[in-house]
Amino acid sequence: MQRFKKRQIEIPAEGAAMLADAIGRIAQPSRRAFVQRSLTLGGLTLLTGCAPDNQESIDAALTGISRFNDRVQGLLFDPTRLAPTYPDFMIAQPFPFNAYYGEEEIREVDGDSWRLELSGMIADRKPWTLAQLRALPQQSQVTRHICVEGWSAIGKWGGVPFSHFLRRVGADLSAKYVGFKCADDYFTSIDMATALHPQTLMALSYNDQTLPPRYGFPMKLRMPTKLGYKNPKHIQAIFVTNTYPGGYWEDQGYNWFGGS
Ligand SMILES: Nc1nc2c(c(=O)[nH]1)N[C@H]1C(S)=C(S)[C@@H](COP(=O)(O)O)O[C@H]1N2
Ligand SMILES: [Mo]
Repeated sequence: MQRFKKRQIEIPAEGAAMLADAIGRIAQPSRRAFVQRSLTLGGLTLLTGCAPDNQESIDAALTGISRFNDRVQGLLFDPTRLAPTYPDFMIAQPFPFNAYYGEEEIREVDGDSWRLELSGMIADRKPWTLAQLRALPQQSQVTRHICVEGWSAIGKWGGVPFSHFLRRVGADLSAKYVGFKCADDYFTSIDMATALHPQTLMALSYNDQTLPPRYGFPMKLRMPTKLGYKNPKHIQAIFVTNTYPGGYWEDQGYNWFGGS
């Protein structure tokens, strides 16, 4: 990874405090590691062309670095490298629930009337029923889910390899992004390379049972190569695009690539 040349700059005490605070508020571990390894106020100055001296300009500079970090992670991502898998006995009991709301607000989606909507750079945009998705080839995996809130757990998800589905509907595989809208107000988006990764699943089951509401019924995207917040539950719509779609947490400062 490229290192920024250090320039000797006197950091005013309150500037250093603001910088420390801004770095402290960065939630994503790889972003944090990246920042700690390569960021100095001098580095920020070189990147942005002026010395950031207030909270806003420090935040703007950090966002710029996060985007740069997205590109680095995208370049480093090996589409054939598999995330570790685990034996069944290591599956967490019970597997944790998490969302931007509490368990009492878990969304109850009606599987019979549910349709998966498709839009954007996809040849065949007809909606899919749950039964149609269940009729596609299925795969299962025992992998570790890592949440930036400080927990990780091993779980077993089964479903349709996303690369199979994307090819089946004639998605433009040269597009940059795949975006997801959920039955709650959640949304996120991923890079095409991760969408096509062999362990990226449209998960329809958890622990060999129909995916329960708490884990995202009727369908979630499960990616062991990405952090928890990149794994959308209760997916309602999928779109393929070259326009950066952002995400619920990403728009609040979480690193977009979110690799784990
Ligand atoms: N629709 C939706 N998907 C979501 C979230 C959410 O709030 N809504 N939270 C994300 C976060 S931060 C985590 S850690 C995982 C939690 O998944 P789990 O409940 O299966 O553990 O879901 C992710 N996907
Ligand atoms: Mo999370």
